[in-house]
Amino acid sequence: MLRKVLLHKSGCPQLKRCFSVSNNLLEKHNCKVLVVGGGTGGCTVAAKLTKWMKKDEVIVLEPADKHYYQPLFTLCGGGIKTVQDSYKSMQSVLPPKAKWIKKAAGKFDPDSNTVTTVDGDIITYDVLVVATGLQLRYEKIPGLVDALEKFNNVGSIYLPQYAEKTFKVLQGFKDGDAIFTYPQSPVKCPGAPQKICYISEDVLKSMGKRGGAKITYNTSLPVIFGVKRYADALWEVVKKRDIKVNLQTSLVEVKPDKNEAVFENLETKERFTSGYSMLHAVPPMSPPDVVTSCKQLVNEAGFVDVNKDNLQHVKYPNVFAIGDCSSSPNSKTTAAVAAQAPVVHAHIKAFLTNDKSSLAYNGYASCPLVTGYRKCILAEFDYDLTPQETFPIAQNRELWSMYVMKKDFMPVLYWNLMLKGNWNGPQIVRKMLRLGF
Ligand code: UQ1
Repeated sequence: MLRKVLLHKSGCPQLKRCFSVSNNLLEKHNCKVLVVGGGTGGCTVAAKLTKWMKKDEVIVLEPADKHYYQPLFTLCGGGIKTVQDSYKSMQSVLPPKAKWIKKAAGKFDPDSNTVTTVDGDIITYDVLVVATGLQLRYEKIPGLVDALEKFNNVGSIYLPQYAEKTFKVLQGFKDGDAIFTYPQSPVKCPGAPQKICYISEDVLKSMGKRGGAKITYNTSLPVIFGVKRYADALWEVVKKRDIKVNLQTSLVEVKPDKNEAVFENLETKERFTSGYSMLHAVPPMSPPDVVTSCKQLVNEAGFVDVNKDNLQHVKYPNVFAIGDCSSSPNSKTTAAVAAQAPVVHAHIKAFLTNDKSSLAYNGYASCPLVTGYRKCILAEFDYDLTPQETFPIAQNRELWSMYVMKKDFMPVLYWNLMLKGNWNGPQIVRKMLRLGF
C-alpha cells in the first residue's frame, strides 16, 4: 500500500505505466451504483439496473472467476449433476453494461460513501448494494478442515470440491453409521443439509448398501423444518426411510483419525461422541468479515441491517442489501433473491430519481426439498411461515414433477432469465394459473 502511494506520487510516467500493467497502482473509481458481490443477488440486481442506466454507471466488485449456481451442489453430492454443470465464467454472467472490478472488498465506509478494495483502490458511490453472501466457517469446527482435506469418508455439499467428494464418499461407503449435520448458525438453503441425507439414503439403497447403514440426521434446530405443513411431511419421510433425527444436536468437533464426531445436546449442554463410517458436515456460516467488521452497517448478528419490507438500510438510505447477507428474516434461498431483486431495484431507482416506490418484499422463499432420486417436496412460504404455493396441487407431497423442475427447469430459468434480470419469482406463474392459462 505504502509502495503504491509512493509510486503514485513519484510522477514518473514510465514507472507508473510499468506498475499499472502489474495492476499495482492505487486507483479511484466513481459510480452511481456499486454492487459488492457478483453472486446471485449482485448479478441479478446489476442486470436490472443496467437495463436503464448508462454503461459503467454500475460497478460490480467481485474477485471470483466463476459464478456458481449453488442449488445444484446438493445434486452434485448425490451424483445427479456434476460440478461442471453448476458454473459459468463470471465474465459471461455479469451484465455487459456494468463495469467489473475483479477485486475483493477490503473496507466499507458508508459515512463517506466509499468502499476500499483489499489492495487499496477506492470506489465512491451514490448507492451501495451489499450482496456478499455468507462465508463458510469450516474452521470453527475443530478437526473438520483436516477431515475434509485428508480423509475419504467426510463430505460437505457447500463447496463444489467437497460436493464432488461427497459422492465419492458415498460410493466408498461399506457399512456402519452415516451421520449428517446441521450447524448452530444461520444457513443458506436450510433444506440442503437434510436433502443430501435423503439423496444419500437413495444412493446407498441403489448400491445395495442400505441394509448395513444406520443413517442419522443431527440438527441444531428444534424442528425438522420451520413451516409445519412441510415439517409434518418430512417427519413422514424420515419415518418411512428409517432415518434417525436428533433435534438440538450440534456438531462441535471432528476427530477424523478415529472416525469420531463430537456433538453437543443444546438443551442439556451435554456432549457425546459418535463413531461414523461417513460424515456429511455443514459448516457454521456468517456474513464475511469485511461486512461484520463495519459496525455501522450490521446488526448484532453481523447481517446488513435493513428494513425487511424494502431491503433499504435502517440508517443509510443509499445502502441496500440483497440475498444471504441481509438481516431480513427470510429463508436464505435463490428463490428468495428472485423475489427480493425487483423490490431492491425499484427502491434504488426511486432513490436515484427522487421518486417513491411502494413495492414490498413479503419474505417469499422456496425450498425444493429433494427427498431422493426422482422425488421432491416444493416448500414455498413467506415471512410468517405461511405456505405460498404456486401450483394448484398439494405441494407437501413427494412429487416427480417438482424434482424435474428442480433438476432440469430451474437451472435453465436461472441462467437465461434470472441472471438477466427477467425473473421476479413465481408470482407471475401463480397469477397465470389462477386466470386459467
Ligand atoms: C425460484 O424462483 C427459484 O429461483 C430461480 C429457485 O431457485 C433455484 C427455485 O428453486 C424455485 C422453486 C423458484 C420458484 C419457482 C417456481 C416456478 C415455483
